Amino acid sequence: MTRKAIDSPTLSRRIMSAEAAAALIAPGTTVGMSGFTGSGYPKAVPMALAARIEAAHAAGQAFQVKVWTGASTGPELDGALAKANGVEFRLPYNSDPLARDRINRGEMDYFDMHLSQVAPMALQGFLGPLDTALIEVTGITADGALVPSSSVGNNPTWLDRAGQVILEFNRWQNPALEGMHDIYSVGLPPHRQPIPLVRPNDRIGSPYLHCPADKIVAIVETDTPDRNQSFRAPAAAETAIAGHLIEFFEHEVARGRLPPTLLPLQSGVGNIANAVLAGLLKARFEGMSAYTEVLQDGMLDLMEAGKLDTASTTALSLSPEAAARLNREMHLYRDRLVLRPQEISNSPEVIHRLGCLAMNGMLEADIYGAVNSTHVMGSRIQNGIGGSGDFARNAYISIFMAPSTAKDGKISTIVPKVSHVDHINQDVQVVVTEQGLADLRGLSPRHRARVMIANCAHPDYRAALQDYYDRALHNPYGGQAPTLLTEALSWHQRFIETGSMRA
Ligand code: 0RQ
Repeated sequence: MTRKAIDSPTLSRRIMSAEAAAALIAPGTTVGMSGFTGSGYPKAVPMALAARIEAAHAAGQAFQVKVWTGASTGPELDGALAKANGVEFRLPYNSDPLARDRINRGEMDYFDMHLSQVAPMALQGFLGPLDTALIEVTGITADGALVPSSSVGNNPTWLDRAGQVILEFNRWQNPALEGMHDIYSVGLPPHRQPIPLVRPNDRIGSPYLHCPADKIVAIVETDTPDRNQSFRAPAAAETAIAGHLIEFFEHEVARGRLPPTLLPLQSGVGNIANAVLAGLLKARFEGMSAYTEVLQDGMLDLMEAGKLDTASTTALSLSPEAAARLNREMHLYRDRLVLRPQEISNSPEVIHRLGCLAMNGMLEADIYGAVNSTHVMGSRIQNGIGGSGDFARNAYISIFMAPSTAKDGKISTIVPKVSHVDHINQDVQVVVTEQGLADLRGLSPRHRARVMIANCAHPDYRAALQDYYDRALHNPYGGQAPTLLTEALSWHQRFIETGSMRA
């Protein structure tokens, strides 16, 4: 089922080619684009803009723009613009490999930030002016209201703040998305009110985005799928992580610390998160809900199986197969799925009120429980903190997960000290690897270290960690969290020098 036309006669007169629309974006300006974890991002205008930038560079002219989005996008946006060296500044989250390389070579400035804070900071004016909003929509109603696409992200704020608006009307997006969004704005202090959301699927706003017609300078028609990759089948380590986590949840239910339906689930990006959801499919929990920022395949499977009743998200981040399934069977999910702006999906206030169970991936954790989610060997950005900090700080239980080794065992993900800190030890309550689970709640740093080494470290690295910790305990300086300063990061340095953390 595809929408046949733009229902607003005024706006249908602004239809033009992607090239003509891209010509409206001037060098040096800031463009706020839609898109969150590979969904709902504009697909034609960024490619036309990249071609224009490449032509300018070939003619010896400088041409770059600043790009703001909801989170990661797709190859037609971040990939194309990075290939053209067309981005001087990027926020708030990226997972595109070409853009990542440019960032890590110092060729693109990147501001990696908490996803809940993007819209408020833009609205407050802290991020500078926004010249253009470039937003994918599913439709435009007769009175000019915009039907959002497969993600909401920061679109309400971009539409509000931008001087001019370019829309991509994507016929591939399912018209049945109309009515599934809940657009609500928090506003600015001192006028902010409590967000009146007490259950994950409460509706508190409007299903439409709104924008004055005279700001819309171009509409470009597309018919292009969101381009998310398929998830691979869970690896043995990931299945083991899911097993430990489910056992932990069962234990918490048995102790009366979690209801049998659990509490609203938040699940991060990536294969591990998806594998945990696949594990929940086999667990005995029923009547679950999700309050999350990305809805991956595993959550759709849980909904289809009748185990997950409702889900609130800001993005449908599905594999092509799952996206096709959702598009075919939208009637099954329409009333159980709500798509919200990311300042609501990631709102600390709401996450705290609902008591989310936050489950996020990590690169590494240290023996005291601090977590690095973003910087490989302390230097190179992988993706960004994304929403993990919003959830970790405010969750009912904050869980981080990773296999105990990476890169064929050459890296231990449990280290003496993390090479970069995203989540301080107070925000990390549970760490899970395929080796086991460390419940760090209520434990002193010394107690945490013993549990982390015993439960989470890989056997190949356990003795070395224990040896480091034992010697740190006899460090004459003593301490609440004993550390050997010159040795704490030596594992990372060894990897950089020899290609392995092994001694
Ligand atoms: O490298 O891609 O070269 O194979 O990191 O690791 O094991 O595939 O795990 O896909 O679950 O991602 C933390 C990156 C994990 C993700 C991170 C290498 C590893 C591999 C990816 P390759 P895996 P995942 C909601 C929440 C922050 C944002 C967030 C992430 C690659 O979970 O981006 O949580 N989190 N948002 O080999 C060096 C280590 C490593 C390592 C793994 N210790 N050192 N490399 N790798 N551990 C969503 C949003 O906010 C949008």
